[in-house]
Amino acid sequence: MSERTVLDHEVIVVGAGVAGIYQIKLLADLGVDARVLDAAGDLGGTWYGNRYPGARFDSESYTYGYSFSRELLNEWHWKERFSSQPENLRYLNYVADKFDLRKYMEFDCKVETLHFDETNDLWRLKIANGRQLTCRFVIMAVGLLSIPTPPRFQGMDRFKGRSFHTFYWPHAPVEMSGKRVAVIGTGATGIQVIAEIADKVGDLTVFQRRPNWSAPLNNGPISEAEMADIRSRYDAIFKTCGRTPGGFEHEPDRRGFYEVSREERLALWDKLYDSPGFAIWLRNFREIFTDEKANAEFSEYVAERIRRRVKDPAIAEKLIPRDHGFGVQRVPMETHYFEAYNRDNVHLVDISQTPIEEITETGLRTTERDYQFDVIVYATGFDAITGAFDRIDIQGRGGAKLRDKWNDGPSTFLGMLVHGFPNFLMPSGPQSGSASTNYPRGIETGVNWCTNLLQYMWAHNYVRAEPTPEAQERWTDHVKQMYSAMLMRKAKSWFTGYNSNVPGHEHGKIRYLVYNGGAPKYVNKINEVAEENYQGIVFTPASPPDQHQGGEKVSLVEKMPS
Ligand code: NA7
Repeated sequence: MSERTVLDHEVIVVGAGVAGIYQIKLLADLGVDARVLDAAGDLGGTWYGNRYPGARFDSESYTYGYSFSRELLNEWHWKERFSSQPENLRYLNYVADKFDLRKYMEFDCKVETLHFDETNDLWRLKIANGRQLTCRFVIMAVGLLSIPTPPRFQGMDRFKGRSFHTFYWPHAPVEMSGKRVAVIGTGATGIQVIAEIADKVGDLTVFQRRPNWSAPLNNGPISEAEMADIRSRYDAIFKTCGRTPGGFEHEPDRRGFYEVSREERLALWDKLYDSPGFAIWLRNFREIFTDEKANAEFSEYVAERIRRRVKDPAIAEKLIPRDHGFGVQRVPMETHYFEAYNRDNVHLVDISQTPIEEITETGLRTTERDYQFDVIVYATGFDAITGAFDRIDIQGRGGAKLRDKWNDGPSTFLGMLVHGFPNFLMPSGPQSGSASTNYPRGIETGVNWCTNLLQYMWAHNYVRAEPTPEAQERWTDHVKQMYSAMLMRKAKSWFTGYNSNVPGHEHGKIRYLVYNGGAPKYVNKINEVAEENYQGIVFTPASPPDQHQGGEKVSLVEKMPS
């Protein structure tokens, strides 16, 4: 029996998070036959998972929201400058309901295989429940940090208490009062959880392998009057986000680090330490990112602030990173994190000195001693950026597997297309602008660009788009070059593809995952490609019906938007 060549849908979007929701909105507006599939039980992506206490934006809420609808901007009231997970999930649901997008979405649909059918220019999908689907275009809106990576300790399934990775924090409230709780991991997630639960649990033990540089979030409520003011300034706010490297309102200090006096530097830093959000990272001198000496001076400033906040000098020293400078890894933002260690019920264990040997029935054992716990929280991070691609059996032309191609790190064209994988679009893929930008600002850029590409193809009756190997190589070289000036290339973090819990990624061999040229440069580059009729992409026109082999080939035309 020959394989079905009927197209179930023109476009299938994988993922119903921030990117997938916006993508389906645009496709629905165009009248395209499209579907969104998500492995989770409902929409929201990152904000559907990550229900751990303390989960919230580090982006100013009003710069994180979608910018595409004036009505939406006028209706939604962000209650906090850095909004928390429940509110963020409410927002995404509100958007989906307002624009009637749920009807295009299917949940509990884990895509297991994605194979390109070269004869028919279509993708064949298999879902975990055995269902099969076909579509012309696949849009991967799979998220940057959507594959949690628990550690690989012996005995993890033996533990008789409750244990979970933060991404899988249970939906029903977890009773914490009076409980003995362990948190393993002190990245952005661990730092949020620890600060939030320190005064709510009986006893909290933090297992830290490496400390992270962290600084106050300086969150606060947004009143009706402030929200009205924000609404009146939305155009200006998004304009600023569009011209800053990170897609935030934060603009770097344009003065040269060495051109101003030490007193002036300190004055700026004192101000930034008390400013909201990533100001301390992104309003700083640009040399912080590129110059070892400048970075070391600023790192020492932050170390001093930590020493002032932690009463026990020995604990303070343990909380100060030694292996990397401030801002070369993703900076976790905190609220009373350091003060948590001043509490009698909070203990810090340095597992670089006394590593965890195994999880036991009643807790865990380090090389030093046994610990008893009721709850163990794994705040151990994600298989970042390429992880969600690696978990799907993606085969392009000639049966080539994407995960093999990307084994030593991804190679893409503009972070949105891959040679050998036609009609496979990644609005927020590796090497795109999204990962290094205020995420929704980056994804709106990527989704708009991918949608324009599709419209161009529909207008020209093209059925296949694939970047040339030369264009892809040029882009990947450009991405690599962007890393060369950055101190971050030396740090073991998810920006460089390090993850001790993922085989092959534990040695810190650099993977060029993010675009470090800044949002404006990225937007210029991708717009240039579009303006030059998508130079670097080879298009294949639909063949006339009488040239079809097998007689069953599908004409797309009736499925095109009018
Ligand atoms: P991160 O930033 O990757 O942090 C993970 C943390 O877990 C980090 O402190 C790791 O220590 C620690 N870790 C990971 N594996 C282990 C094992 N096996 N044993 C002990 N400690 C471990 O992930 P987050 O979830 O905090 O943040 C991810 C992003 O989410 C964040 O950047 C925001 O954008 C939102 P290490 O540093 O590797 O020694």
